[in-house]
Amino acid sequence: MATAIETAKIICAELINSGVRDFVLAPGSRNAPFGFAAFAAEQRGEIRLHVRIDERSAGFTALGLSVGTDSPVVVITTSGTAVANLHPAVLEAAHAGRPLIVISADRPATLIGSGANQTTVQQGIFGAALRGIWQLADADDQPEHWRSAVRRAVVAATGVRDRSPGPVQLNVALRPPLVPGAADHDPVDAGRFEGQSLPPPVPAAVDVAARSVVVAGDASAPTGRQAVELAQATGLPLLAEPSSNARRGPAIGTYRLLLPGFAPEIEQVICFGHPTLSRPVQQLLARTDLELIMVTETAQWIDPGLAVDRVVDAVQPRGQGDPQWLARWQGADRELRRRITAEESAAGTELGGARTASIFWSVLAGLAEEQLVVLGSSQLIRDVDLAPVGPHAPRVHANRGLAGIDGTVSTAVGLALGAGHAVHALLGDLTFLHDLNGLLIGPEEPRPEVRFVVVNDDGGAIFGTLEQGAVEHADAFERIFGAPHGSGLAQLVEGYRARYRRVDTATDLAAELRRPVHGIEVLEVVVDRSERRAEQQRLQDLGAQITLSAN
Ligand SMILES: Cc1ncc(C[n+]2csc(CCOP(=O)(O)OP(=O)(O)O)c2C)c(N)n1
Repeated sequence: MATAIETAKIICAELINSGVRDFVLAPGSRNAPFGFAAFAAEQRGEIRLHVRIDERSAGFTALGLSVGTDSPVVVITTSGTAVANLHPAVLEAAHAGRPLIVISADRPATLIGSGANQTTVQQGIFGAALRGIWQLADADDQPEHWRSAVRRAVVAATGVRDRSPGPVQLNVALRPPLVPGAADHDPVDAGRFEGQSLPPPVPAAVDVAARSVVVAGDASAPTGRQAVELAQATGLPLLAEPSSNARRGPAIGTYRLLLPGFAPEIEQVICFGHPTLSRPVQQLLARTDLELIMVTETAQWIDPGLAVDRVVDAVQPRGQGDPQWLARWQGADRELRRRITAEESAAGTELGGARTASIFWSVLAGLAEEQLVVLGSSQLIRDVDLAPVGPHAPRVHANRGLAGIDGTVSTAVGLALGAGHAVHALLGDLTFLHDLNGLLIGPEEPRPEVRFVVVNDDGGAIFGTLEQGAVEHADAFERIFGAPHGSGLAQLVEGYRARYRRVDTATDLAAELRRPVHGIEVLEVVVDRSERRAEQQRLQDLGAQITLSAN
């Protein structure tokens, strides 16, 4: 009968055979056989092993690694609550289509429900989020079964045969002994397996309407490039969110403020990626009086307004947009930008949240080498959504699958480790504090280069801009939405052995961003959020005024 150690070795060997190169492990006893197998594989130079104490952080680190390497990544936990701590990352992976492979060590099936220590029902723990689950047990003594399950799991996670990538779970019941011993044998090499991919996507002919727009929501760099190329080829206005990887070149930087004014004239929307950031775009995607075309290579498509008319893999455009239409957007954008820049200049070197976001984006976009950026959820990504557009942009990742404020620090760390490049992350104080354990990285672990720019307004700025920020809710606002915490970031960050610096002026921030990143750095920018609602209203009014005169 196979031992737990042999079982784990076979499963790990097959994962490596299937091309998995990064393993994230959270220590435990039941998953010890996987720890030994991964450690040995790392010693042989076959994989990179990343050990994390906090499973929630381990899950998001794995997610970031999979984005950075564009490959499936394994995360291994022990049994019990450890597994449940992966749920946020599993959900994000499910909604963003990331190949996350969970190995959850389990007790033998006969012990489920017996009250045995650290034993619960792990099958089904992630509900509908998984692309597949395989229940394995060393007691089955079927190496072919385990190998076949791993192959299927990798194919399901990567979506190569159904264009539906996402998380999978191998729940593996193991019996003691859980440490290597004389009875263990090395697994026999099983040879290679290939789950042949589907053919590449085929572009569909699309007749371009005169007053059409290209919308780009959260998307990969190749998808972002397609959106930019389509806008360039057709002369259409490009409305691109920061994590679309299309917010550059022809993109209309202030589109969000101009859209309400121009929207009634729009006849067609060609949409890439997953737009989530603004209400004007959400309203556009819910209109039934225009043609709404979704472009996606994946099996699922985005249709939050339940109004999509056509889903295509890629676009072969026929015809051009009306040059006057584009010129009006561009003229309004120039005018609005001029007004915003004038307001910023009047503020001197003083930093607010929106200004920090704008400098962050512009400086990183302007550096000679393409920069890697993570944007946290909440207000700052929306501020970047108004930042100036230049010929180049950073490559951006944001966890927009479910737009959680959890796991952002770990995702940035994973992305930097995966890409082998420095990452700059822009995030709010609550988002940063929520995942401080992303900084909990032992001295023997591969260490990334990440610079976190934390905009600390002592609470959540975004709520001030939403309905709950209205004056009639003012008495409850700070307590139940703003949620100030008064934490000292310097002490917290230094406690995790990361480098801390406070930045107070626009000039200082720009200078810091231009310096090469060394290890893990945190730049804290302390700002006030009390004027956020008024600022937003002023910008919306400006946008409305300008589009009115452009009509
Ligand atoms: C896991 C999770 N919990 C709660 C929320 C709801 N939420 C959205 S934004 C936000 C506040 C974020 O504050 P901060 O990170 O400081 O950013 P700011 O709004 O100040 O820019 C919260 C709690 C969420 N998106 N995800």
